[in-house]
Amino acid sequence: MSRFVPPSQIRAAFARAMSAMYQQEVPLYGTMLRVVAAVNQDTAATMQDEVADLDRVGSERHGAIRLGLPEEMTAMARLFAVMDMHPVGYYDLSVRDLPVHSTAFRPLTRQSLAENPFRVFTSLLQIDNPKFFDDETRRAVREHLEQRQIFTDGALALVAQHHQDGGLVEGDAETFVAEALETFRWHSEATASLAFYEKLAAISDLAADVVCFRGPHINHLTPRVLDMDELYRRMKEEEGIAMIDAIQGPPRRQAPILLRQTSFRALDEAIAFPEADGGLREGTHRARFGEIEARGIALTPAGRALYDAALASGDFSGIPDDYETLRTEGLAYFLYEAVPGAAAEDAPMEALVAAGKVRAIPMTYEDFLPVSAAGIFMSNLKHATGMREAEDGGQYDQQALEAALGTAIFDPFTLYDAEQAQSIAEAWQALGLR
Ligand code: OOG
Ligand code: NI
Repeated sequence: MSRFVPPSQIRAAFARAMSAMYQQEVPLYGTMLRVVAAVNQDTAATMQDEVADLDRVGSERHGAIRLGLPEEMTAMARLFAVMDMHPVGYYDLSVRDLPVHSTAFRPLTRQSLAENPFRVFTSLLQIDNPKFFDDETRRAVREHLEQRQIFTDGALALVAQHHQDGGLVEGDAETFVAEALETFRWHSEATASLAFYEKLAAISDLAADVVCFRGPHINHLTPRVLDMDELYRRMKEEEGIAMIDAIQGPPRRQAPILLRQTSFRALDEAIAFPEADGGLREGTHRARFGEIEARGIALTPAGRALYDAALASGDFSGIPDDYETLRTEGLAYFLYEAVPGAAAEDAPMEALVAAGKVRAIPMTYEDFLPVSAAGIFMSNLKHATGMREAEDGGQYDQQALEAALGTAIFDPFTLYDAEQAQSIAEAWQALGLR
């Protein structure tokens, strides 16, 4: 037994603390949680096992933050690593005229995800991209960001301690959660003048959101719902809450794939902006919104190619809408599980599945979708992005984000593949074969 608190346990405590904080900050989030829990109760009975794991789904959240400087990303990666959260997937949002590129910090293995699936979609401002910032603005932005420290001393010390010792003991883990949480808190006082804020907002609301505040406030915390359409109906008809934006991702299906999301706009929030004369000026800022997600099965590269083509054409009829076809055509990932007590003679896996000796359980998609994410970002911006004429967007690619992270980004397909292969090996073993 290690004397250290298991990272999944720290992650679960952190996710709970974050949820409690956000519930206080944004009352609508509390309403959403209540409706989501009711819908999930009612829906779970009608669904297939893996996709409807209520224990996991009930505590499942993803959040999102936006960072300014590469150094902030490096430190954030080290902080998330304490909770066994690692960067998975690369999302370049500048192809949709948004001045960020992103990854998602999440647990890597099925085991760790089952313990607690908390994830944070994390974006980094493309400060050096001339499509967004001229030289003067870039300098001002950089200078402004260099003056802030988004982590508490306590959090930094405990992150360092974790990486040196290999873990945190109980009291330290508790302190870590409390200290780390501070970074994600909302501040109704800006760090920049209203004039600077407005200058940045004219370029992009995202730039203003990143640069003008003390830290990367959590901008949404998304519960997972098992029936998106039913949630929609209840929020609208029973709670009287306008769900204004369309659902991002695939349409409703018999065999849900990937990720469906919907967001609804938060109100403008009052902000006090410090002025040069030492006074404060009232203004508003819109950053925080509500979002719900519904997760379906993870697609293989072949399945994903079908999805991307369907998204481009708007015609989703080419994606088979039953798990068995998705599986036999190699379009989606499954977990293979020996049926307890099944006596099997050595036969190919396919034959064992057909004979009912092995069950194939749909594997949940654990990541995000770039086009959907862009839609989520854009549904909450007040101003259009003020793009500049520039041929070249600078060196913003996965490698650049990895340099900022100080670590490689995991490829989602590789992770799903490994889980599927491992489940097959375990199924063989359980049957006493191979
Ligand atoms: C992140 C938007 C992307 C999602 O669920 O796709 C996202 C942001 O607005 O910072 O959270
Ligand atoms: Ni989100």
